Amino acid sequence: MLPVTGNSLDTSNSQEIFRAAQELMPGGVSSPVRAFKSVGGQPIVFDRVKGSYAWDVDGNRYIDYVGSWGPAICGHTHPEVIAALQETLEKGTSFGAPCELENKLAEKVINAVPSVEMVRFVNSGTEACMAVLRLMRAFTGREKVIKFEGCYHGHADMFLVKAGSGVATLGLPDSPGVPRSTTANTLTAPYNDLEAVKELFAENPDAISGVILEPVVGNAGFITPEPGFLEGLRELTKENGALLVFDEVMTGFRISYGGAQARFGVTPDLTTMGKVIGGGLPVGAYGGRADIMSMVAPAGAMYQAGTLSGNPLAMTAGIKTLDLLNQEGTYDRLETTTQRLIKGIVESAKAAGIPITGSSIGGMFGFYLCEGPVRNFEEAKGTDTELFGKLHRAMLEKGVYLAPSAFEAGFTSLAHSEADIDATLQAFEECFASVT
Ligand code: KE4
Repeated sequence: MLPVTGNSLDTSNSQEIFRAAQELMPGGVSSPVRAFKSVGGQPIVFDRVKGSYAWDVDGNRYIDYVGSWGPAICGHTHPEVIAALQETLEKGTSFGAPCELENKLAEKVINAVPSVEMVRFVNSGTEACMAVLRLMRAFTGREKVIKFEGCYHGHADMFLVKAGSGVATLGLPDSPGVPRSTTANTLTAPYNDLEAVKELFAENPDAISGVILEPVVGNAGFITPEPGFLEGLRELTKENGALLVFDEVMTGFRISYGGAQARFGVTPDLTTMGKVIGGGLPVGAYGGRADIMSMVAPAGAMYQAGTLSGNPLAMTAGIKTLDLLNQEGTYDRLETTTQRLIKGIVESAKAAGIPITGSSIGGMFGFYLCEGPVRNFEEAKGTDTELFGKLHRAMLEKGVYLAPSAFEAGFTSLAHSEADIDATLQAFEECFASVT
């Protein structure tokens, strides 16, 4: 059993349920980062969520900055999403056949995301990234791919090389069980390092299918692209007959309605999406240039399939969520809320004499407990993970739920009120003072 969090909160029901969970599921969780391994203490077992809040099974309420790792951008269980789901529920949960709801969500994604002329729905970001890599290889006839240290593109074998998110959180030396032959074609470079990418292309002429990256890194904490980095990758891939792929599973519809590519004005050839487009139900997607997407079966020969892909419930939640986001002022509100939050966090850490560097973009933010700047994964590792663990547990006691890892971004929503931000900043001020 993990040590009790040592906080004054009554979490006895959480502890009991998590104890039982560890007998039933590896680590007691369905996804590693939820186990609180890197922040210590015991996971909080959720009972219900609503708006910007989560309640645990002991009745404690938390202001939630994880938001199910991104999907809850309109606030948890938004009444209009729930109502739309109830209506669809009466007609069925899964058809395994074409349904008009797929057309509707596809049209919204195509109209919103600059690179996307056609789209295929799958059930997770991992599936989307797996499929997009197969498509990159099918279209170019080349096998190698460039990814960046600290970026996470789901748990498929070929991406578990210097990956971020839970792999970084748990300090795993890339995963056992991944054949060397599979990762031999995965080349890595430091984020924001165009020279390193140039060298990889020079060392592997006509062999690299493309470059895949998080256009804003949310799986190694929070790292933004330096000016010219995305534009440079766009040029380099074109010069070398390779594809540029933005993994917007996290940034899609979170930093602008058109994602990072709309925000930064750099259009990739292919894009992966997830999280927000499912509005809290399992959805992933990959899309891009029609000439490339037309290779996907049954239009073309590149095979990819899925029993629950495009199911009516997930499509419904996605459609309603994008409708709620596509309103005047949505992203200004998200930006303002998140900027106020991160500014206050940085100021209160500095007032307590704690080194910190942090920033935000749209509805996502992150900070490192080190001087900074943090431009890549190596520099991100300079963050004080032990101090972050103490901070995380102290913030839980104050009723604020942060991502249980120093290597994850935080997420706000349209439901986070001024009062929520005030209470959160008050908690940070008290906790920074107490953890030093
Ligand atoms: P999923 O297979 O977890 O739906 O998506 C994988 C994925 C792909 N690409 C990016 C940029 C992602 O952020 C993710 C998943 N993000 C993590 C959070 N950092 C999911 C949380 C978890 O693993 O439990």
